[in-house]
Amino acid sequence: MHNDRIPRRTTLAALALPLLVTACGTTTEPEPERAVVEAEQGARARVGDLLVEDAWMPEPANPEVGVVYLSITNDGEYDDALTSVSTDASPQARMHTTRSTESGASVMREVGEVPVPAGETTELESGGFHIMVNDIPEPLEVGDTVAVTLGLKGGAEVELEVPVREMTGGEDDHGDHADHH
Ligand SMILES: [Cu+2]
Repeated sequence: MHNDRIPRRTTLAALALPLLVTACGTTTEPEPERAVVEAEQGARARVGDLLVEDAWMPEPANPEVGVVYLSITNDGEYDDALTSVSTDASPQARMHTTRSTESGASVMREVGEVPVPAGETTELESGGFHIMVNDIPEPLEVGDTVAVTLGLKGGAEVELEVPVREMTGGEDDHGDHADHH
């Protein structure tokens, strides 16, 4: 699904205007709605009933392995789900979930979708769902941005310019992530 995208720069340029369109559509829209918003606090975008906020990537401790966190609020009447992720930072982007084993270890597993139930906010955060970016060819630094595209089951497509920021909040539970691959 990720190999036939039009070039990123073209996509972003073409998306400047649709931002102004009032989002009053429903999940039955035949064409994916798109939006791009940059914000200091992390990328934010509204597409239809979906609001994506606080999208950011901690500066990778292991330069080849990054993770993207964000939240998705579904203000609509219908359940939705995040079903695809891609980024210009690497061809290897996946959705992961994190589980703690009885011995206290964190184990990650790829998932096919992340539920975004109607009326709720789904957090992709440390210790839970997250977007895993492996095999990053060019090291990323604080101040960089990476383009991230989210595909939703309901047809929405959300493009974000995600800032790379300093790791915060203590332990990085992805420090040993490369071991899983
Ligand atoms: Cu992971």
